[in-house]
Order: sequence, then C-alpha cells, then structure tokens
Amino acid sequence: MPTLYYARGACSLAPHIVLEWIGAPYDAVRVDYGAKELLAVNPSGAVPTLREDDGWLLTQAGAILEYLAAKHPEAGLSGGESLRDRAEAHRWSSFFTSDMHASFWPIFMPYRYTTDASDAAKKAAVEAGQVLADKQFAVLNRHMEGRDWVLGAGRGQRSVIDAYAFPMIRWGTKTLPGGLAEYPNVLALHDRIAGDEAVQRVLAREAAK
Ligand SMILES: N[C@@H](CCC(=O)N[C@@H](CS)C(=O)NCC(=O)O)C(=O)O
Repeated sequence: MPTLYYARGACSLAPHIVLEWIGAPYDAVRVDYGAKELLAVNPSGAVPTLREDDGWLLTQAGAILEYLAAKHPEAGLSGGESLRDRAEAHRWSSFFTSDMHASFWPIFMPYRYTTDASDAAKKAAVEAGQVLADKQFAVLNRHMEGRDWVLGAGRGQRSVIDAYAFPMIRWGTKTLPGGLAEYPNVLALHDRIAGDEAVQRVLAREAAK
C-alpha cells in the first residue's frame, strides 16, 4: 500500500485527492517541514513524497500524479492516452509545477527571495509573487473558457491535473489582493472539484488536529 507524506494545505493535497479518487488502500502521513521523518524520505524536506511498500520513493508532485494515473488506468485520471493527450498532460503539469507553483514561493517564503532582512524587502518579494500568480491565473482562466476540466477534448474530462490545480486555486483565493474574482472560470473549476465528496473527505482529514 502506498504512503503519502503530506503537509496540511500544501501542494501534496493534489496526490492526496488523487489517492482518494482512485479508491485503493493507501496511508497518508502528515509531516512538518524540517521534521526528521520527512528528511528521511525526501532530503529536500519538501512534500509530497510517495513511498511504495518495497521502499521505493517518488518525489515531485507532477511525477507522483503521472505515476498514480498510470498505475491505476481503471480510475481514468490520465487525461487520455493519445500522443497529444499525453503532451497536453505534460504541458499542464509543467505549467502548475514551474509557472503557477513557483509564483507562490515568494508569497509564502519571501525571505528566500531577498538577502535584505527588512520587512519592506519581504513585502516587495510577496508583491512580486502576487503579480506573477495573477498572470498564471489569467492564463488558466483563458484556457478554462468553455471547459469543465483542464484536460481533454470538448468540455474535457476529470484528471490528476484538476487535482493539481486545486491547492493552488485555494492559495490564490487566500493570498492574492483581489482573490480570484477576476477569474470566474478558475473559480468554477474550484467549485467543481470542491463539490466532490472524496475531496471533502481529504480536506476534513487534512484540517483535523
Ligand atoms: N518541485 C516540488 C516542490 C515541492 C514543494 O516545494 N512543496 C512545498 C509545499 S507546497 C514544500 O514542501 N515546501 C517546504 C520547503 O520548501 O521547505 C514538487 O513539485 O513536488
């Protein structure tokens, strides 16, 4: 049975949701950043990390999501198997890893983005991150016009990439000065995912003491 190491509300929420969607047995272990338990499985000290029973460890959210979708084809979460389906899945996985997620780092950890310890410098780093995150939500909002899900033809089909979008949309509503009011298609995606019972179960587990 796989074990997911996660932190409350972090990007690890994505594979946590996917494991619940798949419905096969798994363990979810909450960890604190910097904790020995986390460093033992991921020397970067980051979540998510997935551990299989034989001790094999997989890090990087995008890789974990792709692995879970391929391991459980019966769950239908890959976004499709054609050459272009796979290319689109990689495209959006890279978008969330490299463009969207990265824009939040200065918002959450501004001290990593300046050697100036003043509050003003940290505020400037946060604001730069907010501008970048806004740009990414505008890209996502345009893509979601006339679609229900990030991947797939027509109105699309639910996939691991929707789960990947979810924690970042939640961060956007909480940390951007205008929230996501300017991005109605993104908010609709949020509500579509949040309305799912499996997602509610995961949110309740992550919020529990
Ligand atoms: N590239 C990694 C980044 C993972 C990452 O930065 N996760 C955050 C939580 S959303 C984290 O663990 N931060 C702790 C830290 O950077 O010290 C991935 O996509 O999995």
